[in-house]
Amino acid sequence: MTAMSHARPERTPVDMAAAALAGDRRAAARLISLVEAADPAAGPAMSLLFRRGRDTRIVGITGPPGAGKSTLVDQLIALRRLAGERVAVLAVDPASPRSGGSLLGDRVRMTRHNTDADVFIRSLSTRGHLGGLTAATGDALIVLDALGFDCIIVETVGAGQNEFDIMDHADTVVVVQTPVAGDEVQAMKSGLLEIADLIAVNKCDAPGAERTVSWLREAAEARGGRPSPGWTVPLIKTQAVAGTGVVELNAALDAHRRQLGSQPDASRARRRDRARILLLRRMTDMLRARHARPAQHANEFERALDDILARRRDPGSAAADLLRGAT
Ligand SMILES: Nc1nc2c(ncn2[C@@H]2O[C@H](COP(=O)(O)OP(=O)(O)OP(=O)(O)O)[C@@H](O)[C@H]2O)c(=O)[nH]1
Ligand SMILES: [Mg+2]
Repeated sequence: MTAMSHARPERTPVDMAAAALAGDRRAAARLISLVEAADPAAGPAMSLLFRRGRDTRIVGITGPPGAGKSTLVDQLIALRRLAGERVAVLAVDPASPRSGGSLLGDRVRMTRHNTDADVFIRSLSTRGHLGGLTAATGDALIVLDALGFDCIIVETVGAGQNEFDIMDHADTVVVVQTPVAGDEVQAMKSGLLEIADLIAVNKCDAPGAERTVSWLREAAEARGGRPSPGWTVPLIKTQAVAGTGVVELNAALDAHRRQLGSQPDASRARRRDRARILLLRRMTDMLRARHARPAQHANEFERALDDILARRRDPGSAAADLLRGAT
């Protein structure tokens, strides 16, 4: 009891948000842990931070597991720091258990920046989230966006739906591929190419690099990349460990930023499309979470199912009734 009475009162998430805005990195990290845990208590803090958002430029980096994304990000951080930028990195991991704010595991190779006060690196586990990438990542990005970084980099593993979700958060999407041999080329996930603003072919020291690059070039030309008028998707050969091609990749990121900046109408339309998708997805997530809970609302949902099976209510009316009760 005595110990308790001397303990500092627990800070509320809004207190943490205020502290984070004043430069307290631990408070920012704790807020991200709250959104990682899908803790509803974070809501008011998110509202506060969102209003303080600065439209920080967000670069998404995606690609197959082990393609060298983190190694590339590590190199990009180094270049951005040389240019005097403050950089935040969010490494989204759909597979690992919650990191709970702990420092990053082996999968994130950016440890040399750990002591740099102008670099903020966090991993975010989205395992078990009904909404997958969207809700937790979106909220973590709200936190980072309010803190005045010059650039936020989001690393996601391109596996399943996540690879497409990234484009709803990022201004620029880099897809990292690696050389593949012979007939594997056709099996390469072409879906990833559709979301690419830039393609990095990493591990160009490995066999099959040239063949892979020329196949990707053809595929990228055929698809035209993301709809962005006047932008040809650059294909950049890299060796992340040695740092080869990283300066070119970094320059291409800046070129894409300038390109977006030169087309304010298209950029505005793109932002609005992103906001539309994120809003719809959050609504879907909420409905799904609500009806997945084995509580009162789930009963409502089960009752609707009973009604549909017994032809008492049609699916459209049942859905409308459920939505009317939605919070
Ligand atoms: N040979 C070679 N190895 C590389 C290159 N880039 C990265 N690697 C190695 O590839 C392995 C995976 O690199 P990461 O940067 O962790 O890859 P990742 O895409 O972030 O991996 P996940 O986050 O686990 O999906 C590491 O052992 C790196 O050292 C490269 O250009 N050439
Ligand atoms: Mg990684």
